Amino acid sequence: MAAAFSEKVATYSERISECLDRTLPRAGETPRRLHEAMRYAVLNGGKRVRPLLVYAAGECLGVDREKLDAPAVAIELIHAFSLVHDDLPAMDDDDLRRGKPTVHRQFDEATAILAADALQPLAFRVLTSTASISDTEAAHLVRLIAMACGSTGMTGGQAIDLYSEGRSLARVELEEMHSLKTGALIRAAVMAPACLCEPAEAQRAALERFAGSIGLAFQVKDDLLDVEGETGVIGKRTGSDEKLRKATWPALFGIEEAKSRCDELLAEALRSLDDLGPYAHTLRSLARYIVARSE
Ligand code: GRG
Repeated sequence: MAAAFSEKVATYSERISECLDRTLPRAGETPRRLHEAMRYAVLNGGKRVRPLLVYAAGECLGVDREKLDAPAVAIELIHAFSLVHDDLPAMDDDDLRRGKPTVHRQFDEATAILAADALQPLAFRVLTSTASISDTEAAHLVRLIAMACGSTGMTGGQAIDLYSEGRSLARVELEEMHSLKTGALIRAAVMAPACLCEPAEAQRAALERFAGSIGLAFQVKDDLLDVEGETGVIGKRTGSDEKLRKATWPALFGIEEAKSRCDELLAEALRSLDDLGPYAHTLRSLARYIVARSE
């Protein structure tokens, strides 16, 4: 990571951690076990890629950082919710996440379900109760994020993922599933700052193209790490996709094809930003990090 970029990541990561900590209910507040589980689900590490995308896309459009905190927090809360559900026995049945026991292992299944249930309304409450965001801006953000979560977004993608276990998908079907399961929330992160200003149509279109490519690249890389990564580094069990006979890029088309698709998607993402000038610098670095990461 270049020094300037890693400094920026450190600054934004610290900022989002403080905002998340402030937003979550205190651990000692009743019902204690539920609140502890919510805090554990959100504050137990994580790369914070989605909040970083919100801040970087915000830089690109010249939006004040203070206005970006609420969408960054809301999207990370929803992401944490999705991970808690994804790990449940009824879904991927994982016992390790971010190098620690998954929420249902650390607490219990009912508490994990309830903790996730409570993270979603908290996300929407943050969007609608932040002084620096107008009611109209909040309504745009709520719509953007709600669309990304629903049955034609992340939840729909997760359903297709589960129904595809043990099946062979065509490339176009696989990418459709990935663009919903993973890409939808990443798109919401990249496009959230556009709800807080009035970008030119060309800027909006460039960010949409960027989000589409980098969302897909993120999932291809995630699938590659499940095959080639190390549990101690990625913080999750490797080989779980193969065990569950998941439809993934490496499983369906091979590791080399998956790597070259990842490179192709990165090139597309970077090309999309060509006309956005120097303010897109952090977004470019973030895109490179997403495909180069080892965790
Ligand atoms: C939240 C409305 C709502 C529904 C949940 C369970 C579910 C529906 C969706 C699961 C979506 C899912 C788990 C997609 C995978 C996305 C992915 C690659 C997650 C890993 O993200 P990282 O690497 O994780 O950013 P960290 O731990 O760094 O935050």
